[in-house]
Amino acid sequence: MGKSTMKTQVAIIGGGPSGLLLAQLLHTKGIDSIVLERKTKDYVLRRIRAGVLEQGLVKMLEEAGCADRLHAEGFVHDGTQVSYGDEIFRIDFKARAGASVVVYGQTEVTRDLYAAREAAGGRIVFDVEDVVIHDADGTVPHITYRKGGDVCRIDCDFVAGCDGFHGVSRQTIPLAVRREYEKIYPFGWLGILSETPPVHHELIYATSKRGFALCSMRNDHLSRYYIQCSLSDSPGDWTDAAFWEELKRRIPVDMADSLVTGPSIEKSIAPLRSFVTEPMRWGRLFLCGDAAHIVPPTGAKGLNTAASDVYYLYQGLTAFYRDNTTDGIDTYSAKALGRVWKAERFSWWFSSLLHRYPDQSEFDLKMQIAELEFLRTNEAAQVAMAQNYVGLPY
Ligand code: FAS
Ligand code: PHB
Repeated sequence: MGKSTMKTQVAIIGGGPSGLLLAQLLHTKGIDSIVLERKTKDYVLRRIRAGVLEQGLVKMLEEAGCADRLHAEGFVHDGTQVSYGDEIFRIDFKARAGASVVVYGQTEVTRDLYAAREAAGGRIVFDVEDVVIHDADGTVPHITYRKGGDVCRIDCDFVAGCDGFHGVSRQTIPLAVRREYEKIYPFGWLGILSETPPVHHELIYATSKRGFALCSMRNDHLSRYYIQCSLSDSPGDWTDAAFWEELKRRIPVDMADSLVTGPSIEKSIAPLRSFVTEPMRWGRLFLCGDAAHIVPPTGAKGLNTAASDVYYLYQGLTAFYRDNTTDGIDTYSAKALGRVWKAERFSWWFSSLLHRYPDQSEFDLKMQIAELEFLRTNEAAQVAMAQNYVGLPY
């Protein structure tokens, strides 16, 4: 059994968008990092996840030097559609919030980040096992992990836990230090990808007596659709025909009539949960992204809130190495959590508005319709929704 030791300034656990974006931004400031990823690159790139980017994330990808394809292939959306039954209305992001979003899949963001790291000679170790963070609460942390038959060690100044909800980083913070907040939703999202033209050039967030549906896309000939489904469902329970039939029953009839269906090239179910762990820092360990918080995907805030975490940590670490100040890293957790909780609120509000809950009373249904009517007719309500959707300031 061999042993190897590497040294870096920032050890990053997790080669998803959080870890890769942080590594690339640190690189632009001459700060060295090593990324440890449990899976292979192909496995990471096979995940189908977020589809909507806030301007803040676009700006960071520009600063990281990997936004060219995003600007060439991404779709700028100035608004979204919201429908209930056959009623449909538009939230005008430009008019209500003076901003837009970009539709460009998380898979492509991750692909661009991998390309940028490789071009910069960034160190990424794939297929790692048994990652353990040592002495995070001291001043000289280190990481051990297994790769093949070898036990390896990384000596570092800081550890960024970007290893998602099921990672090791959050668990490294002692339970006595951690406070966790969670809400499990009594339904999931069944999502499919189909090589068909999108039913509308903007997203449609739809609700109906039968439940929620979302019509999204990746480009002009690749559509992404979701329907709310039971937690006891599995993808195999749904034929493509059954999916399309149910989706048609949840969107306005003229949209259902013009919907182009086709075979699913990906089909999966995501459970919905709201989750936050506090604090997001313990000594020299900083949590970023899904390692620290989860939102139901309704508000498209998962990836975009990981981005603001990365921004605050990048600023803090840069100030530490450039100006020898700890103010940025000392305020990281409070700053990141300030924006995290606003994203949690918006995602919870938008999910509560659009989904059918098993135990809903007639009054609850009336409240949902009244809230939708208020959103459809009230400018202030639309401003609030638009400002949250395009992304609150960092
Ligand atoms: P990620 O989970 O993306 O990346 C963490 C990485 O760490 C993974 O590659 C993992 O393999 C690795 N890792 C884990 N443990 C490790 C260990 N011990 N050692 C080394 N590496 C380890 N957000 C939206 O905005 N819209 C959506 O539609 C949407 N859909 C989603 C569907 C699913 C099924 C899931 C799980 C999430 C979805 N999200 C969505 C949220 C998602 O986009 C996340 O917010 C985003 O992936 C966060 O990125 P990371 O923080 O990098 O975490
Ligand atoms: C997607 O395109 O996958 C998508 C878009 C918006 C959401 C969730 C998912 O709110």
